Amino acid sequence: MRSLLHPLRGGGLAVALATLVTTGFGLLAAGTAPAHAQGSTLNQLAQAHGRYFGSATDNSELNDSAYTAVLGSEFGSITPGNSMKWDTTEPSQGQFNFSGGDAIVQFAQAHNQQVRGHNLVWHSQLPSWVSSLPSSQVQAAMENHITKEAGHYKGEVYAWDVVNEPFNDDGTYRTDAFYNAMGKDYIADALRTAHAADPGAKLYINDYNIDGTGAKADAMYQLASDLKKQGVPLDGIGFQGHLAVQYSFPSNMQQNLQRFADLGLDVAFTELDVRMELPADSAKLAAQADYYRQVTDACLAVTRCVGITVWDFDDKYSWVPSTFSGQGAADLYDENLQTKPAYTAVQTALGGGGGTDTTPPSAPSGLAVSGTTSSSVSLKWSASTDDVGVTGYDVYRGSTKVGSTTSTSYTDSGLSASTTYSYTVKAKDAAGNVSAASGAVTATTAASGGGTPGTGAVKVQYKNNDSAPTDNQIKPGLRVVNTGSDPVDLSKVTIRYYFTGDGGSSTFNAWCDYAAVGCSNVTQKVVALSSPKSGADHYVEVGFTSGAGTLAAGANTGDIQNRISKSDWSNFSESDDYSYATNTAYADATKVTVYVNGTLASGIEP
Ligand code: G2I
Repeated sequence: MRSLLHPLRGGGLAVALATLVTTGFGLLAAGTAPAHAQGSTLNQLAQAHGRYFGSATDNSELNDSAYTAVLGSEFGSITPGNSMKWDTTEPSQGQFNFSGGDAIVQFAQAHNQQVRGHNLVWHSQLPSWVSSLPSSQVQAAMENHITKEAGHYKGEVYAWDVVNEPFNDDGTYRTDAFYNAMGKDYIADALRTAHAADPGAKLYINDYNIDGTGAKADAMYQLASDLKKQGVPLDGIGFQGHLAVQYSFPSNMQQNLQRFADLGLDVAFTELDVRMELPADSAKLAAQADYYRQVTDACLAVTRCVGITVWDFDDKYSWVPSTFSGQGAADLYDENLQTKPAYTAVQTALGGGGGTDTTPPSAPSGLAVSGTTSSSVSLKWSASTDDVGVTGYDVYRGSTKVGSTTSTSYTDSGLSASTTYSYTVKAKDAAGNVSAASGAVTATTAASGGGTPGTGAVKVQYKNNDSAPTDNQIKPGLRVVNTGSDPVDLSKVTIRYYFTGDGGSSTFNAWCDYAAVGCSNVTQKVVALSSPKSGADHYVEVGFTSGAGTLAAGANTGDIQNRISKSDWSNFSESDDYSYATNTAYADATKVTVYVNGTLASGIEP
């Protein structure tokens, strides 16, 4: 864990570049130059300019092998989206937990990537114990937090976002616990403390809406210039770069970066994404591609712009939809991990792409069904060949692309029981050439153990808020969506999430951690099934009081975070529970059922 290479730090840069150039010529000599240019990853292309190209990631995403295949190969730097934040690393005073961050560092080391540490001091995702401290104790708590966390990761992170988002949008200081206790001097103190803990890490202040000139960027400039004058160990400014096509592109981006660079600072885009109002269409995707290109061009035009990190590279795991309702599609890759026009725009801006490989891979052969359940079909096939190299496969159900993989097998899930589906698979290469379709196979899903799906005007969506399938709590996130054209009285709606008690006490507690409609308007009770089914001997029934009001057509209730435990706090083994799934973003869930007036509206009972 302590041997991370820092490919872009100090003398390492020259070595990294030399290696890249040599490799490039080696391939040129072999006569495959255009293909290699196209096959270069964004990080390789960025490295040829002395920059890195990185992405945020999150621990739960590391279980998705199609995702990690891209994360581990395309990017030279990763930033944990959540697991190095204060609420995770020191949830109660003096109790440190670095396991999530360690897993990210481990992934980076295994893939020869650097890590941007994010973050040490921030008003958000700050455990309440910090904001509840008497002011006189905040400085010591902050210094201890920084010392322990930066100390733990000493030598393993390339850079730290030491202070995150210190400013309001009008350029005034955010009055958080740190500012209230210490005034703006908390920033210098935090930087000095971090430097003492890890003298090798580049120390950043990071913020959003400072990408172009304006009051907030001016405030950051003033701060940076004061800190440099005072000799405070500040190495760089992070420009988050959370952009949106419905707003104009930040003004004077390149000049803005340059004025910070001229203070003797590194600059970097640390959280780039470009969201749009959904649905995406080709015009918005083209506008988005142009925003990404402009950011890339601005960074390349400023010598001290050391790299670009995107705030996750794919729409599958984007933070945007849950924060900006009705917006999304913000990333370089779509939800099926296919590159979008924005990817090509960045690739081109970095000098890649544009070669002449027009030969598609051979069609996959031997497509066969390797297994079925009542809700999934597993497929396998033989690898295709290509003059340059196959980069992956797209799987089609009928004419719909249902997923992509870099391996030669795929499981299509979320299917209906007792239903026949037809599949084909196509191979692709780095230049975007796609093969002819494989021969088709059909598969029929197994009969379900239980009832028939409901067809009412509400449905339920589910996400798993608990990354540990074996612990003493079950934490389903649930929300109800009105799919009909009339308002629905929520007091008539109930949801059932099915699970097994797995021994121990047979009495349960269930409660609401958070509900957008207010926990006081949500009820929970655990009910035993009179005849237990596979994966289900109980369900938690979530209902609403009249205070929850009505749900308008098309609306959803927002997040409802539920929690279930046994009264003896013994462990559950959730993986085989009927309703259990591993998705951490809301998705339709046929194995959670929803009722209106007690009549099944949607979902399949076990
Ligand atoms: O909001 C976007 C970014 C703005 N700049 C600072 C970044 O640290 C911030 O990242 C986001 C993460 O990408 C989200 O994943 O920060 C959010 C919180 O401020 C993160 O969202 C949180 C959700 O709010 C929680 O409900 C959830 O439990 O993610 C948590 C872990 O998935």
